[in-house]
Amino acid sequence: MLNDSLLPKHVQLRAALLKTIEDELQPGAMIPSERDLTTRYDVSRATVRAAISSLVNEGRLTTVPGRGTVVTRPRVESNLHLASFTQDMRQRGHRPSTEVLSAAVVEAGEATAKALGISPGDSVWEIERLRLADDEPMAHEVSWYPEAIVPALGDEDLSGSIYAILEATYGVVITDAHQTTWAEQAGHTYAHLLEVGETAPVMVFDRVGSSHEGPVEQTISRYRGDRYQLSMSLQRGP
Ligand code: 16G
Repeated sequence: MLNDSLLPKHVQLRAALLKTIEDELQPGAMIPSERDLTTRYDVSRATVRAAISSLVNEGRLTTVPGRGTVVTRPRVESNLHLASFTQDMRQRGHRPSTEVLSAAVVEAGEATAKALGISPGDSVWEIERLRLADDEPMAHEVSWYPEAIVPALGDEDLSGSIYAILEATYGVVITDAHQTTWAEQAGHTYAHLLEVGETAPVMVFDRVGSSHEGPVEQTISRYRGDRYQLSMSLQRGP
């Protein structure tokens, strides 16, 4: 029941719902129906709708057509957007495949060592792959992984998901990443690999992916600008 008579009913109900969301409901869980809420709090449907729509506007609830109103997944789960190429392509409805161009243990250069928190000259697996979607080149990637973390990475079948190998063979889960993006022209080498013109735009991503224990990978990916797009949800900054 709502009892703070100074506040409008829908504001009180909003607070009560928020408490339920925070204390009892998991992200993705459905909130009680409008009818349940009118009975439970002895308020009108209009009050229930006003309270729900204010929580929807604040991003705490999401209306899922045909299902109802569910608790929004918190934004920290932008983890959801930290995907492997394999997952990303599948989610977009494409069939991923990979050509492994090279895999060798090399000495980490300055930049890679810094990114991975190791010393220049330490051994890293350097893996170069062409990633395809529906059999057409989508991205070129070169990745470095400390040999100390993934000693026999090169013995694995690298034509699938390396993230899956990290998890299954090494128990390493990439939980977060820092990524820098810029645009470039393909240039001679990547034009050839990506099957585009030399002046075609490519989107470059320099990702350092970390597990709970620290950095695990640096990957520089070059995605075809004509085939790849990224969308992101942004919140107004301070
Ligand atoms: C994505 C990542 C790349 C990662 C790869 C793993 C971007 C910009 N880059 O391409 O950093 O190494 O996925 O994919 O998203 P995999 O698990 O399919 O091998």
